[in-house]
Amino acid sequence: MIDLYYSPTPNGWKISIMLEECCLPYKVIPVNLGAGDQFKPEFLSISPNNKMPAIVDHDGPNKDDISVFESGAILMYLGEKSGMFFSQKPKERIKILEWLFWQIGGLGPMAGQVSHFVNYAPNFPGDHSYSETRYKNEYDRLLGIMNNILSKRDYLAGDYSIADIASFPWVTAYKRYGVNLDSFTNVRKWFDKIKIRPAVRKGMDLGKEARSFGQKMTKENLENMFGQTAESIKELTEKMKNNED
Ligand SMILES: N[C@@H](CCC(=O)N[C@@H](CS)C(=O)NCC(=O)O)C(=O)O
Repeated sequence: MIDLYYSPTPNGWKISIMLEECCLPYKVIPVNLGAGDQFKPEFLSISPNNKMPAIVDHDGPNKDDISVFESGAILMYLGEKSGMFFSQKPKERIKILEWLFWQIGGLGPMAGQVSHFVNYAPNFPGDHSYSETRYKNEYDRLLGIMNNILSKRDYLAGDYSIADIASFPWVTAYKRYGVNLDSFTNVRKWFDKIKIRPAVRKGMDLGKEARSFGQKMTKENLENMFGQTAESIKELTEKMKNNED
């Protein structure tokens, strides 16, 4: 059994989709980010970067427990474990890794910043238009890159793989981010094919009642998530530790 530390966001969906695709049994452990669950000692021992998703596989190598944080590493781990969506053939594998890392280093962080400026920055005073445009342009550029590669093949690395599973969640919010997906014809085709996969629907629906898009957040929630510095996370970690004692 796999414990999935999860909150219903694009980074969380990557893993709920993958677990559903591979039919691996899992138990969800909700991580309430606004409330600061990511600073609880038990969570930090699994995910020292205070971010979800993370997993603990109680049936890991040699039947031992193993924990994994960072969505890309988790997808690789689950791909290895299941033998699915992560080819063993060196040439195919490197293509999958190229596009997986492209998502982890590019599409995810840039779309994440677009999400920040669309969903959360309006809670903070000031003019955020330069930053919002900067990240929206970069998101647009990355969708253009995807569109080019998808003119040559059906999926990012050839066959449907962990690279597509990582990227799909960050395309789903295109409307909220002001993108006309129909102007990226090949991405639109790719998106429409993936969104009807039963495992993708199940993975994306997991915990959907807890989604808030920045609404319903208190000042403390916002501070916990977006006021983080090296010093503040020390304090939050201490506070969570004391709450548990
Ligand atoms: N690079 C990480 C990013 C994960 C991430 O940004 N998670 C966010 C939610 S989408 C989070 O847990 N934020 C909590 C925090 O920053 O305190 C991954 O791919 O796993």
